[in-house]
Amino acid sequence: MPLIRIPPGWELPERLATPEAVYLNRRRFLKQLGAAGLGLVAGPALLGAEEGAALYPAKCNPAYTLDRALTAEGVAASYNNFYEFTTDKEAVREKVADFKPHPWQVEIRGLVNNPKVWDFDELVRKLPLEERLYRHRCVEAWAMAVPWTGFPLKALVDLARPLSGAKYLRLVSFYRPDEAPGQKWQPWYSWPYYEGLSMAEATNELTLIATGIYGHELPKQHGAPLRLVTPWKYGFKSIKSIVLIDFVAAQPPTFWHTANPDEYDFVANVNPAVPHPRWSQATEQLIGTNERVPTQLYNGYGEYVAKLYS
Ligand SMILES: Nc1nc2c(c(=O)[nH]1)N[C@H]1C(S)=C(S)[C@@H](COP(=O)(O)O)O[C@H]1N2
Ligand SMILES: [Mo]
Repeated sequence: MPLIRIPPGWELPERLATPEAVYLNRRRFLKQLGAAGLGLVAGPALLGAEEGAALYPAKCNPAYTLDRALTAEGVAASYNNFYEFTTDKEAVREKVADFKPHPWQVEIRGLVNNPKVWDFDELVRKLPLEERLYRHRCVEAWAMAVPWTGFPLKALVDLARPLSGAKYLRLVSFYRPDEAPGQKWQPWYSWPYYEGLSMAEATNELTLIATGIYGHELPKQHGAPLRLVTPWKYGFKSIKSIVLIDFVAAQPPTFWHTANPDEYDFVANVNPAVPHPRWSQATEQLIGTNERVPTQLYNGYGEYVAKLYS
């Protein structure tokens, strides 16, 4: 069962190749405009302009910067994996039209002292938002580099106050076949999408819950209003549009492992030495360019996470 239909060749249509300078200039422009202008320039806001302006852009954390150019915003927003809508990466941004990520609730439950159904708008104001530049590596052997805005998942774990028996987090996405056509025409998948992390992975400093990208809130195709980001793992771990985080004792099943156990495992760490049955993982295509570069163990984040797997 293919996770991905590989397009013939890696060339992107010319219209996707927005030069990096556009993003940088736009960001500077937004800063100069200040809060009042943000709602106007940042496009259709899910929050009201006033609320959105208070949260984005968040301060960039200089500890997480990159050795490679950022992917242009227009490229990242036009080449997405979000099987709830379509398997056609370039069409996701259109197929999300009926999806309503606002208002949104996310439930924290299981082995915790503080179970709670959070209103997303309340949660996002309670936790410390910051911007981080991260590499993003899909198991299909393509990569991007994007500026996420979000909070460390550890901050949310601390709010939940896990009991000592909580060893894993089970994260679940939404089930809304009327808004997400892919959930209707792909009944062979076990919707909703679900993923999992060990407690050590969930509380690692790299692990983010992203609520924004490129200095504004997440557009729907990137997993609005909140999604996981684990940059040392293949992209399928980074579950979008989360509605439930369940603290559990045992390793939970995951969507892609359930669909195809020979191709997708739980840990899913980026590793150039371990080929996927359909994709060598030795190199990766930088989306929006004609460059192919060597893949790094843990996607280059070994100094943060290698200790978790020794
Ligand atoms: N709910 C959900 N989350 C998901 C997916 C999905 O199909 N559904 N695809 C995953 C895959 S394979 C990748 S590579 C990333 C893509 O994130 P992006 O489109 O924001 O770049 O989302 C991940 N999260
Ligand atoms: Mo992916």
